Amino acid sequence: MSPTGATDPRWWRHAVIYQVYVRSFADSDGDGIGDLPGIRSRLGHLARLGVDALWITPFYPSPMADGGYDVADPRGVDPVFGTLDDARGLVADAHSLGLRVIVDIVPNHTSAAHPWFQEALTAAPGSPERGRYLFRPGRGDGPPNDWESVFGGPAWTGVADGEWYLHLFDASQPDVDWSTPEVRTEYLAVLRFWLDLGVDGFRIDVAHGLVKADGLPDAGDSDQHGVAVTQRLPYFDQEGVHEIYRSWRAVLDSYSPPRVAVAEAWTRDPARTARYVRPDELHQAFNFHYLRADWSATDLRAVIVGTLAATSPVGAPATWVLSNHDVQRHVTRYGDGPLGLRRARAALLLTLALPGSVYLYQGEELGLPEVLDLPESVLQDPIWRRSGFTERGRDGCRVPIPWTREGSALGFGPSGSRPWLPQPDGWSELSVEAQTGDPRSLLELYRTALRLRRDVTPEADLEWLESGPELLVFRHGNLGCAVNFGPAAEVTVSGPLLLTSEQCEVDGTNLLLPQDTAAWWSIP
Ligand code: TEU
Repeated sequence: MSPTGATDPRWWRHAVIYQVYVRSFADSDGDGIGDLPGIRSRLGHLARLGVDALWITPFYPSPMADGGYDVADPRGVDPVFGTLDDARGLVADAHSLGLRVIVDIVPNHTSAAHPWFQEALTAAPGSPERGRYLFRPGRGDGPPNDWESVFGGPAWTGVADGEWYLHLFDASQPDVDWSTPEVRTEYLAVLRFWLDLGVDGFRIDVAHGLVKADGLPDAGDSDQHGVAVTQRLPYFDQEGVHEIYRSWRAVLDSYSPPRVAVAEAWTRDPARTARYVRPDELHQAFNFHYLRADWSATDLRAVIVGTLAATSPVGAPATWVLSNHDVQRHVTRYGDGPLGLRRARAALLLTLALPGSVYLYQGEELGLPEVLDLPESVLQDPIWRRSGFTERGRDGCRVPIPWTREGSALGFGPSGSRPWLPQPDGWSELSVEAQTGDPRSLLELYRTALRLRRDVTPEADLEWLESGPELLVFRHGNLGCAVNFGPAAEVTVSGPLLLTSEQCEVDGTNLLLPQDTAAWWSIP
């Protein structure tokens, strides 16, 4: 059950939400690819872990050019993942365990295999069929402007009659034109389709991308994605997106209990992100500023302060995230090996102590590292091909989960099956089975911390108690938290110690906190 009970309409304000990357979570039929029945079979893990909800990445019919983020039919289930009945059964099973279900919606683009795009390809320039996408005449022999694809190369591809179409991602993911009324109506209907099926909310893919600047002006930079998070680009974070989310909010609010949405919006600072969660817009936005911060007390403190300052005036809860299916896993970002793991343990206690809502990415509870040495022959991320085979892309954080010590797929799939990406040697000791019951394991730390977090006063403000260049000490309601980034330091704890990420010495109210260690205590 959620910390405040399954009927609390404000559950999302302090929920812990677990991201399931469907292809890599659990494979029920042995084809090497995770699926919806696989997720159903492993819901017990999520209930035992103690999360409130799961967000499932796209499982819709798709040619899988971008792992399902190329949607050919937003109202169906790809046969590789199961059926609509499996989706209904999954929602029902999750609900019976007290878990809510959030699904992905991909409104910035469709797959090239979507019937709309197929119609557009054979239709004439200027036709209504072309008007659902961004087709334009070229400039000279080249594309209409200088925009670059996030995955590398130009954001435009030419078609036989000389027009070009925009795709901010892969050429098989044409961008939809949100100034066309039919597009707006269609996506509102897609929202209703899944809400009527019983989902509790949506994660909105590329929420900052839907509206492009009038006239599609040049970006004027030749490394647009090196600068995308610091500078405004004419295709990201445009004012017009907010009106779309106001109309979506009205639909979400029309359900009882109201449903929720979280924006995947990459913006240049927390204040820009906060604009997506104004009272009549979305409920949450991922805090990528937190994810991007280095393992440093000053950097993390600055992001925490900046996030809370930006979200509280709009009345939205902050969110905190360390990993997802697009970024290098944080054990590896924080130094890899034993150092990365030690920091990930401390980072967990820091993250779960902050006010607001937390997103976890499958496998982080096992301490999975990024797999940096996948053979080139297995790489599937379109970034690999579009970068001219210079950037390996995101497959290293998408390697299937090890559930058991034994078996050809370590329990990810049935015995004898081979996962779509190979699991490295040594992952059997990271499996759920191997870590369960071991009090020193990261998995047990997650379980304990998530259980203790249920007793933390929700909606309390964060109050800094001590801080230094290498130390964060704060109070959140009845929880005290200290994280030490530097050499062993003494911290005063004003109540009984609840949990530490490593063994610590305590003498009365004096806690000696080693480097890269975090502690929780309860404040009466
Ligand atoms: O990602 C949007 C996005 O811009 C980045 O996360 C991007 O994928 C990354 O920086 C590339 O290095 C979303 C999805 O999360 C991602 O998996 C999809 O590939 C992308 O949209 C297109 O749908």
